[in-house]
Amino acid sequence: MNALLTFAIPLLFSSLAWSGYLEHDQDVLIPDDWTDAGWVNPTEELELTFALKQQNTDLLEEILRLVSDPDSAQYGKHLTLEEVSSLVHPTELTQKVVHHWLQSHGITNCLTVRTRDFLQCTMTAEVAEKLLPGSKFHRYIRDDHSLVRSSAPYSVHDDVHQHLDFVAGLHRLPPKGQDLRKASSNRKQKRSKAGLHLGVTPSILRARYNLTATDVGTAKNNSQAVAQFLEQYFNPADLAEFMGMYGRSFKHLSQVDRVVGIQGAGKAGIEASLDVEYIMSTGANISTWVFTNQGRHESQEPFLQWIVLLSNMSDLPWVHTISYGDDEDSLSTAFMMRINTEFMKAGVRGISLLFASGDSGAGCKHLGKGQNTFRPSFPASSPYVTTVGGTSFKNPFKITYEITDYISGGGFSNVFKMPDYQASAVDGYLKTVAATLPPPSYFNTSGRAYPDMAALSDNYWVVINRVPVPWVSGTSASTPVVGGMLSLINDQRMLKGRPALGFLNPRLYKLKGQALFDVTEGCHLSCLDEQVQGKGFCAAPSWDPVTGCGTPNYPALLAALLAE
Ligand SMILES: *[C@@H]1O[C@H](CO)[C@@H](O)[C@H](O)[C@H]1NC(C)=O
Ligand SMILES: *[C@@H]1O[C@H](CO)[C@@H](O)[C@H](O)[C@H]1NC(C)=O
Ligand SMILES: *[C@@H]1O[C@H](CO)[C@@H](O)[C@H](O)[C@H]1NC(C)=O
Ligand SMILES: *[C@@H]1O[C@H](CO)[C@@H](O)[C@H](O)[C@H]1NC(C)=O
Ligand SMILES: CC(=O)N[C@H]1CO[C@H](CO)[C@@H](O)[C@@H]1O
Repeated sequence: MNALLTFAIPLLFSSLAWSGYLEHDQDVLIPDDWTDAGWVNPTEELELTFALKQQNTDLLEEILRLVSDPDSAQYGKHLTLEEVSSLVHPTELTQKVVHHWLQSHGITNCLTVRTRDFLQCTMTAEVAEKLLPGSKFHRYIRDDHSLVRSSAPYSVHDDVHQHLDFVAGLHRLPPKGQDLRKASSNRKQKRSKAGLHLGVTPSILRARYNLTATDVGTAKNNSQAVAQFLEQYFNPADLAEFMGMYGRSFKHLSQVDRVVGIQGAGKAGIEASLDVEYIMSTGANISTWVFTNQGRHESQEPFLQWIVLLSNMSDLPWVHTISYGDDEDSLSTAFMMRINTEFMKAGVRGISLLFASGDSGAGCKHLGKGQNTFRPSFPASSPYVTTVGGTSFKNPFKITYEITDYISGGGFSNVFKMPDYQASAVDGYLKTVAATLPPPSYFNTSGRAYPDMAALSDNYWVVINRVPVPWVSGTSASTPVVGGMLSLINDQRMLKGRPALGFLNPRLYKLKGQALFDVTEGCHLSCLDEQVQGKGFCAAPSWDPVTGCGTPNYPALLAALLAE
């Protein structure tokens, strides 16, 4: 036995061994809007991220279930980052094998995280191509944005295969940001009459969701964050001007407390301004952080950079809102599964992650001649985040009840199975609307269904580059609006010495729609084909895959979520 062990190490990386793909179902095609500028210089420096296999992920899932279920004795007993680390960190063997593999290629320049399950290493393109057989690093250009990715799938040595979930920095390009203004320009209507408002502003939102002037944050160590990854920057002067114009009726902050990442010097982006301006309008007077495009290397995946950072910071805001998503079918299952575990790691720490449900309704994937199916998006489809859809006012210029915003993303995952917490709500929907559902070949009723909640997503005012801009729309507006309200609820919980809400869904679905405004009108968009004719799912009484459980009635939601 001993003799075998002594031989094991020298044999490990012999060039005769096979290598295999970690992400065999990853889409490696580069979208047409990126121009291939050719092979990068072999000496070009890349930074790749290695996701090491973790331990005890089943136990992690069980702990998350217990600390998030208000009926469990463990409710709210969140873990520290150190405790998460002791639970999930890779085995000594995994760490050794991966380090040895990297070292045998001369890669010694790696950073790790507190949970030891990610390594970020710099190396030249030449070394990376040897390390990861099959990879070919090219430079790609879109507008004034340049990045480095592999034009072909990568493999890893057989001996490390079982110790890694994926390697990042080779595929996955940033999805194109939605044009948040074009979405609404076709619904402009005559406006400006007495008694009518001219679009959504903080005071309109606060009136609709029943926030009074005293519903602002007061707890000392409460905080909230927005994370954005599309080469977008917010401008502090825009935020200050926005608050000066629209924040007169409630106590608020006009500055972000911390920017994590690199704030570009370029022009502000609508997306970035929108997120910050609105989380600070509902989550008023609460310390706000911005996570922005981290990393200097063109091989980095900005969304993943944020994920890695969560495992390296022990002190994080309690609520994060993220307007990022990609088609499930463009990502490898291994990647999505691992990111899902990362969401669990955040959830057990008491951190609430809110993702926008997307702006393409049910989405559409063409399978071939007139054959289509809906197209779920990730992370919206993760069972371990709270996904936020969008609504409009019934009368666009009055504070009336809400109806579906036709862009609101929603549907059923093809990757994640339906979590228990939502099974009865979704079952109720499928039964109620059985006669009018889209054809069964378009969606997968055994999958995680989303969104979980919604809020107004149409016709917002945003200040960008010092100018107030109307007609901004999208679920990237509704998500920070809900996030700010959850922060206010956390604030009240903290004042009573209670733990943060953490992963909300198990508790949210137990409310059975109580404390939420039910949205029952309207359908969202989908495939423009003969079978469905552009229509996806429709709102219905109680939960539906367009607006989730409904939109928040703040005082009622606070009352329902304050106990325990
Ligand atoms: C994680 O934080 C430590 C310091 O706390 C730092 O040394 C390390 O480089 C960080 N890791 C990454 C991946 O940035
Ligand atoms: C909240 O708003 C709704 C609709 O605008 C209203 O009917 C209700 O009375 C308000 N107050 C509370 C405490 O729910
Ligand atoms: C704003 O928050 C701070 C704590 O961060 C608190 O001391 C102050 O009282 C709050 N302002 C109002 C009007 O509640
Ligand atoms: C439907 O979803 C389940 C998981 O929820 C998955 O196992 C199955 O492969 C999916 N079916 C299709 C056709 O994608
Ligand atoms: C997340 C957050 O805002 N944490 C803060 C809590 O308070 C300590 C001490 O004042 C700060 O250092 C943290 O940043």
